[in-house]
This record gives sequence, C-alpha cells and structure tokens, in this order.
Amino acid sequence: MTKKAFITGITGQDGSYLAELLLSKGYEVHGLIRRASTFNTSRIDHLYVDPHNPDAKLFLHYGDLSDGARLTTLLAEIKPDEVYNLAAQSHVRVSFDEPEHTGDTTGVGSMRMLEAVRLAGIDTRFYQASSSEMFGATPPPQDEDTPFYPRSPYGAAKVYSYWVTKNYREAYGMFAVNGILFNHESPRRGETFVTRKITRAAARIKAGLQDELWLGNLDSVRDWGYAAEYVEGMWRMLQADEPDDFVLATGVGLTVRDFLETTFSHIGLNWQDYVKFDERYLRPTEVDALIGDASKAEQKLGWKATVDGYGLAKLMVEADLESLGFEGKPWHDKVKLASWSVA
Ligand code: NDP
Ligand code: GDR
Repeated sequence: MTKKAFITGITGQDGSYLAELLLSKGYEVHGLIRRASTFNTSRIDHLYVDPHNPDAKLFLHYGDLSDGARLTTLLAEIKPDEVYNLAAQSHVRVSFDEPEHTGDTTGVGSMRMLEAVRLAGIDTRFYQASSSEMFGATPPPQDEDTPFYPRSPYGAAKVYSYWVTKNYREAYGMFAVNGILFNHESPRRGETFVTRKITRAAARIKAGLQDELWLGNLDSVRDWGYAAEYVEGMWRMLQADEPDDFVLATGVGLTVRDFLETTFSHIGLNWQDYVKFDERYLRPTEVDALIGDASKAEQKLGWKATVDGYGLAKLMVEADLESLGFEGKPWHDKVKLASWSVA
C-alpha cells in the first residue's frame, strides 16, 4: 500500500527537502499551499509532474493555517498516514513586528492542525516543527530536558505548539511528536536568514555585483546543520515504535562572526572590508547561544548530523556562486519550470 503524507509548509526550505525525501521513498505526497498573487512554488517546481499523469505522486491543495475548517476537510478527504506540520511565520525578527500574526500561525495554527486530525477522525502520525528557539535564554548545551525560556513572540508561539502537541498525545492517544530542531540551512534557505544573507552577499561581492553587507549582532552563537539531513530525522521520528520528542542538532556552535569568516575566506575575501552594522537587524531580546545535544536521536533513531556550520558556510557560498546567473533560484540548475495545477 502506498503511504500518504500531508505536508504544511511544503513551499518552504524544509518542506521542499521533505517532499523530495518522501517521494524517493515511494510516498504519495500532498502539500498545503497558500494562494498568492505570484508563484510561490520555486523550491518544489523541480518535483512537478502534471497531476493528470498517472505517475503523479505530488499534489498541492490551497489552504492556510488560519482556516481550521479547510484543514479538517482536506485531512478527511486525503486521509494521510503521516502529517508534517512545517508551516509557520518562521522569522524571529519579523515576529517582533508581527506578533499577533505569528501567534496565530506559528502557535494557534498548530492547534488547528491537531484539531483537524482529531475532527477528521483519521489514524495518522503527526510531526510538529518545534524549535531550539524555545530554549531561548537557557544556556547550552540544550537537550530534551532543558527548560524553555523563549525570547521572542516566535519562540513563545513555538512553546505553545510544543505543549499542545504533547497534550493531544496524552489526551487523545495521538501519535504526535515534537522535533526540536536547531538551526538548519541549505542553498534553499530564505534570503533573509543570516547564513544565506551572508553566503549570497559574499558570492555577489566576489562577482562584483555588491560592495557591502549590513548585519546586526555578530556575537550570537548558533548550532547550524544541513536541512537535507534534518528532514531524514523528521521522517525517522514518525517511524519510531512510540511517539516521543527529539532534539536534532550538530553539537557544534559558531558565532555569526565565525560563519562570516569561514564564508568570506573560503572564496578569498576579507569580511571586514565589506560588513557594516545596522541596528535594524538587532532583536529587542536576543538568544545568545544555542548548541544542541542530539544524543537521544542518535541512540533511538540512529540519526546523526554530518555537516556542521563550517561545512555549511562553504557548501552554501559555493552554491550561491554557481547560481549567480539564476538570481534568487540557486538550486534551479536541473529545474524545469512548471505551472502548477492545484485547484
Ligand atoms: P520557511 O520559512 O522556509 O517555510 C515556511 C513555510 O510555511 C512556507 O511554505 C510558507 O508558505 C508556509 N506558511 C507560512 N505561513 C503559513 C500559513 N498561515 N498557512 C500555511 N502555510 C504557511 O521555514 P523552514 O522550512 O526553514 O522551517 C520549517 C518549519 O520548521 C517552520 O515551522 C520553522 O518555524 C521550523 N523550524 C525551522 C528551523 C530552521 O532552522 N529552518 C529550526 C527549527 C524549527 P509560503 O511559501 O507561501 O510563504
Ligand atoms: P534565528 O535565525 O533567529 O536563529 O532563527 P537568523 O538566521 O534569523 O538569526 C541568527 C542570528 O543571526 C543574528 N543576525 C542576523 N539575523 C538576520 N536574520 N539578519 C541579520 O542581518 C543578522 N545579523 C545578525 C541574529 O540576531 C541571530 O542571533 C532560525 C529560524 O529558522 C527559526 O524559524 C528557527 O526556529 C530557529 O532558527 C532555530
């Protein structure tokens, strides 16, 4: 029997890698997509097969985490074996500008998904995209037993989602798990997150297209891993015998400055010649240091990261350099442009 998966956030960084992984495992994949006035499928266009084709395995459906009735109807129709709730307003700095929207999407949106599973009366396994931002001010190393102390509307919304996921597990016996993932990046990372902002700018500087890079706090420490490896961990959490919560991390911490230094020196540049400070990129409250301990995932799921922040900086700047002819679509070398039929 072909397994069916439903992914919210399929157009995002993680959603695109997860869709690839599940398709490669023979799943039929259904994704939730927001209606927008411009195409927002660039990260998954390379997976496109015309849905009229009998070999099509990937299907998109309009919907939004703010619309609980739609989520319930969709899940009742599709009856997925696995649900991955990856959709969120995922930018921490933006969550200070849009706290209410972030609470509604990143927090209450998860509850709407859980409630949709319950109301649809389907037997499905549920993955919640929880975050190391929940640990916030609690110092590293952080693992599954570390207390939460969120430092942003985003972090607080993720704490709500974490607990409501756990509550549905305990209250309704649902196979519902939290993957507590530390920062993970890739050439598909959104351009306003610091790693991609740095690697993209470095490549453009090297190519003579840009001559400065404005950044905020360079002292914060992050544990950056590779997104393509982290979606494998998500999948493994849903294949376990019992529902449980897991940290995924590399265990290696770098400052933003370290990431800058690694990126620029890898392509023969000196970052001090280009980087300028802009206080607009500071957060009202910062998360100073996140370094994860993923021993539980290694022991129980056999999952271990192999790429750390130093490796990522090199991999990402090389990808950005390669893609300069394809501004904004760096992973598009093998892509056929598609026009999705989602209605
Ligand atoms: P992205 O920002 O790349 O993708 C977010 C996705 O959510 C997009 O597909 C976006 O759609 C969708 N989305 C946003 N709002 C809504 C909404 N109201 N209804 C439906 N869909 C919506 O995030 P990532 O792929 O990096 O992260 C995936 C998840 O994991 C997020 O929940 C994030 O908070 C969490 N996380 C991420 C980490 C990381 O380091 N990447 C670490 C820990 C947790 P659209 O394309 O239309 O904008
Ligand atoms: P983060 O990622 O907040 O950790 O959340 P981000 O890349 O935005 O920031 C990391 C660190 O870099 C500092 N920084 C800057 N950040 C941005 N975006 N832009 C800048 O110009 C800049 N200058 C310095 C920040 O202050 C911060 O300390 C990510 C998201 O993917 C979340 O969804 C996810 O939950 C967490 O990772 C784990």
